[in-house]
Amino acid sequence: MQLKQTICISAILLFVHASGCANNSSSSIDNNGTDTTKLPPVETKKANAEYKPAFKGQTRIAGTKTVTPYKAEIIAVKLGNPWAVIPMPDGRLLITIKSGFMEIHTAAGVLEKKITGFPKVDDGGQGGLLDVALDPSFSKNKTIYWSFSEKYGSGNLTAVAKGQLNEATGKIDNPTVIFRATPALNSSLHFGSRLVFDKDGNLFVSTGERSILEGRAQAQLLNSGLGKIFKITKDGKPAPGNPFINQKDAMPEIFAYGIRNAQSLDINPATGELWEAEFGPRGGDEVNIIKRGKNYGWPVITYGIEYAGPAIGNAIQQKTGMEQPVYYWDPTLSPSGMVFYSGNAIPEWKNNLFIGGLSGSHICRLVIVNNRVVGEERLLEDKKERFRDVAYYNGMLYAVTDNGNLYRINKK
Ligand SMILES: [Ca+2]
Repeated sequence: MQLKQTICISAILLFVHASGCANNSSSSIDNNGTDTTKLPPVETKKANAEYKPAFKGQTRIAGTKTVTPYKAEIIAVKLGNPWAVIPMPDGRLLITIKSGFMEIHTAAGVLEKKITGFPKVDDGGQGGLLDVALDPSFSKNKTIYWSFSEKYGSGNLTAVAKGQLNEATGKIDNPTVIFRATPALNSSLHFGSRLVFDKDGNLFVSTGERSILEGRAQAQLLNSGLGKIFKITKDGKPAPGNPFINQKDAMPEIFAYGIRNAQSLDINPATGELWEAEFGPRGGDEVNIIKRGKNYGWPVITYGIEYAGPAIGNAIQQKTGMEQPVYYWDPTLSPSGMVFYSGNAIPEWKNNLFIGGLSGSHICRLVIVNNRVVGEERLLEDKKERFRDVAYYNGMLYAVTDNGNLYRINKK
C-alpha cells in the first residue's frame, strides 16, 4: 500500500515536472512553429532623429508575441477622464478622475462609490487629480496618498496629499498636503506624476519639468523640484538615506534627477529596483532604472529632438556621469502609467513590464532579462485608444483610457 502510494506520488511529480518543461519550451512557439520571441521589431516607422543607441538592443528590440490565449473586455465606460487605476486589497478598483474626484468600482467594473472632498485641483492641460497610492497598512488605516496639480502663489505645481478614504460618507477625511515640488511656474504641462511605495514604507514621487524652458533647465538643479524622482516619508519629509540630505542648497527629498516628464513608476518584482518611464520630446521616450543619487540626463542628453525639428542642447546622447536609458522609443510611445505583471496566469508575462501608450495607442509589453529589454509587443493596438494607466491584480491587467473606458485583460 505504502509502496503503491510512493510510486503514485512519484508518477504525479514526474508528470508535473514534465508538463512544466513542456510549458517552458513551448511557450514561445506558436501553432505554426514560429519562435515568437524573435520577430521583427514592432516599430517600422522612420525615427525622428538619426542618433545611434549606446548599446545593442537599447531601441527597436526584437518583436515578441503572447502565445497564451487572452481576452480584453471593456468593463466600464464613460468614466470621464480617468488618470490612474489601482487595485484595492479586496480586488475592487480605485480610479482617479482628472477633474478632481475618485471612484471605487467593483472587480467587475460596476461603479460602487464616488469619493469627493479633495483639495481643489488645477484641472487644465495635463493637470488635475493625478495618481493615487494606498498606504501599505491601508486595510487598517484607510489612508491614501494622491498627487495633483495645485494653484500655488502666482503659478502651479505638483503636490502630494494624504487622507483617509471614508466609504460610508463618500468623502476623503483629513486631506492634508504633505509635499510640494516647488517652485510654482505658469504651465499646464509636465506635472509628472506617479506615486509608488518602496518596500521600506517610503513613497517615491515623480515630477515633470513643466515643459517651458525655465523649468527644463531646472531638471539638472538640485535646488528645484522640477524633473525629479523624490523619496519621502508618509509625512512628506525626506526619506532616511536620501542622497542629498547633507548637501547645502539641495532639496533633501530628491532621490534622482535629470528627468523630463515621468508619468510611470513601478517596483520590479524580480529585483526590487525602481523602474521609470518618461516622455521624451520628439522621439526619445525612455525607460530607466532609477538609482539613488543618479542623474538621468535631461536636457543635456536625449535621443529626441525639439518638436520644431532642431537638436536639443548640443545634440549629445551619452555623457559620463549621466545614466543611459535601459530602452528608448523613436517615434514616441508617450508612456503614461505602467505596471509589472507579477503573476503566473499568463506564464510568459511573468515580470514583464506593461506600459500604457498615449500617442502610441497601445499597451506596450516589454520582456526583461538581466535588466535589459529583450522583447517588445504591442497589445490592443486595434482598439486605437490612448491608454492612460495599467494596473495588475491576481493574474489580470486593468487599464483606463482617455475615452473613459476601463479594460480588463485576462487569460481566456
Ligand atoms: Ca534620460
